[in-house]
Amino acid sequence: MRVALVMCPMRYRTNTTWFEALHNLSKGEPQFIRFFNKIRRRGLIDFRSYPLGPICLATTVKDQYQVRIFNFLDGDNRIADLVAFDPEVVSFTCSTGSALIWVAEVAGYIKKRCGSTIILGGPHVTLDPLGSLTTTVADFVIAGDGDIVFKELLGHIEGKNHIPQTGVWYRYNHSVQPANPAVVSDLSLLPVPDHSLVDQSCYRGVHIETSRGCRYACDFCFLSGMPQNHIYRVKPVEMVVAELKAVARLRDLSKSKVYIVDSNFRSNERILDLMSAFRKAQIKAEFWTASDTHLSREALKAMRERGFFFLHSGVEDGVSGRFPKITDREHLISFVKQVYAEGLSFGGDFILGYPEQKPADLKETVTLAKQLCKLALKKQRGPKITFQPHFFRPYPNTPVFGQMVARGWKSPKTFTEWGKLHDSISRGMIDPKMKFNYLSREDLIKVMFSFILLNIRYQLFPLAMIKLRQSILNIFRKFKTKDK
Ligand code: B12
Ligand code: SF4
Repeated sequence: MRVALVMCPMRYRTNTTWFEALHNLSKGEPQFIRFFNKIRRRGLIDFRSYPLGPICLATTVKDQYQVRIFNFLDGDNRIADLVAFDPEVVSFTCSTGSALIWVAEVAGYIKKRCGSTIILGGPHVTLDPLGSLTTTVADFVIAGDGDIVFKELLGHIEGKNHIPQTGVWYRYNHSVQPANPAVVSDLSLLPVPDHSLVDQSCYRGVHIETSRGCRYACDFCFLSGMPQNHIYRVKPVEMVVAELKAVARLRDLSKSKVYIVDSNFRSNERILDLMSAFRKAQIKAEFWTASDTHLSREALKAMRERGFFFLHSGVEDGVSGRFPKITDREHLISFVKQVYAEGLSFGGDFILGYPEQKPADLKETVTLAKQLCKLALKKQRGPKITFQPHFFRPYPNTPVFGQMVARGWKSPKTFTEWGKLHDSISRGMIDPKMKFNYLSREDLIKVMFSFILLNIRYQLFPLAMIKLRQSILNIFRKFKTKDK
C-alpha cells in the first residue's frame, strides 16, 4: 500500500501583507524578502521546516508500506508530485493555522483525483476531532499521539485488524464514533525516528524530540486543551543518543543545527544526564531549544559545552504573575543573566493580544524587554538577546477559548473557518467580537515597532551599539578626570 505523509505549508496564502511583514520584522525575521531568503538558505531548506511529525509516523510503518513524505513547508513539493505517487492513503499533519484551508482543499482534490483514504492528525485535530471529521472529506481523524495508533489504523484499512480502540474518530452508519485521545505514556516503546526518510542533504539541520508534555498548563497553550497528552514524559537518554548517532551517519552533526522540539526542555538532573551521555558519545552540534526559566548554571554550562547556542523561553508579557511559568520578574532577569553569562543567546517569546492585555500591559512588556536587552550590553561579542512577539491565537478546547465563548464569542464552526480565523489574525484583522476588548490594531502596530527597534539594536548591530555606548562613556570619563 502506498502511504503519503503530508506536512502542510506554513500558511494558506503565498502573498505577504504589510502587517505580516511588520510582524516578521518584529521577530527579527525578514522572511518576506526573497533575496534575503536565498542568501540565508544557500540552496538548502531552512532547518525550521523539518517534518519531524511525519518522520515519526512514517518510521512506525516504513517496513510494511511504501511510504513517502511530502513536505510542503519550505521545499519544492508540488501537488502534482503527490498525485503522481497515486497514494492509497494520505495523512495530513494539521496545526491550527491558515494552512487548514489548504488541507481542506487539497484533501478534497486528492480524494476526488486518486480516491485515497484521507487521515487527519496533529495538534488541531487533537483539539477538535469532531469538527475535523465532520467538516472535511476525512475518512478518519486521529486525536493525540499518532505513532502507535497510525500503524494500527493502516492495518485496519488493509483489512488486517480491528479499528484501534483509542485515538481514532470515524463515521459508522451515518454517526460519528468518538474515541479518547491516544497517549504514549512510555516513550521508550517508540522506535527511534528514522531521519533517512527525508533527504538530509536538502536540510540545514534536523529536529529531534527528547520529551513530550509540559509541567505548566498555560490557559492559551495547545497542551492545556489536551490534558491526557499534557503530562510530562521523557525518552530514555540512550534512545536520544541512538537517534543522534544515527543522524550523524547521515550528515555532519557538528556542522548541523539541531532543534530540540520539546515543549519544555527541562529538569536539571535530566539535562546533566543527557549532556554527560552526549559527551561520552562525542555528540556535539549547534543545539537550540525552548525551556522554562529554572535551568541551573551547571546545566547551562553542560549544554554550552555540547554546542547549545540558543535558548528561548515564553516570557509572554511584562505583567508579573499573569502566567504560571513566570511568577517573578527578578528571577527571570537573573536567569537570562545566567544564560548569557554561560555564552548562550536568549530569545524571549512574547504574546500580544491576549484577551486580558491592556495598552499599559504592552508598555510594561516593552519595559521588561528593554531591561533584558541591557544585559547584553555588557559584552562586546558573542551571544545575543532577542525577542519574538507572537499574536494570541485561540485554539479549540483550551481554557481561554472556553472563556471567550462564555463571554459571547462566536467561535469557528468548521475546519476551514478555523483556518480563515487564523488567516485574518495574521493579517491583523482583529475581530472585536474576539474580545480583544482592551487593545486596538494600532496598539499592536506600536508594540511591533518597539520590538523591531529592540531587535535591530541588539541583533543586527550589537557591536556598533556597544562601541557607541563605550565611546560616549569614554568621553564622559575624560571630562571627569579633567575636572579633577
Ligand atoms: C517545530 C514546530 C514548527 C515548525 C515545523 C512545523 C511542524 N508542524 O512540525 C514550524 C516553524 C514550521 C512551525 C510552524 C507553525 N506552527 Co509550530 N510547532 C513546532 C513545535 C515546536 C514542534 C513540532 C514537532 O515536531 N513536535 C514533535 C512531533 C513528533 O509531534 P507532532 O508533529 O505534533 O506529531 C505528533 C502528533 O501531533 C500526531 N500527528 C501529527 N501529524 C499527524 C498526522 C496523522 C495522520 C496522525 C494520525 C497523527 C499525527 O502524531 C505525532 C506523533 O505523536 C510545536 C510544539 C511542540 N512541542 O509540539 C509547535 C506547534 C505544533 N506549532 C504550532 C503552530 C500554531 C504553528 C503555526 C500555525 C504558526 C504560525 N502562526 O504560522 C505554523 C503552522 C505550520 C504548519 N504547517 O504546521 C502550535 C500548534 C497548536 C495547535 N493548536 O495546532 C504548536 C503546538 C506550538 C504551540 N505551543 O502553540 N512549527
Ligand atoms: S510553558 Fe509553554 S509549552 Fe508549557 S503549557 Fe505554557 S505555553 Fe505550553
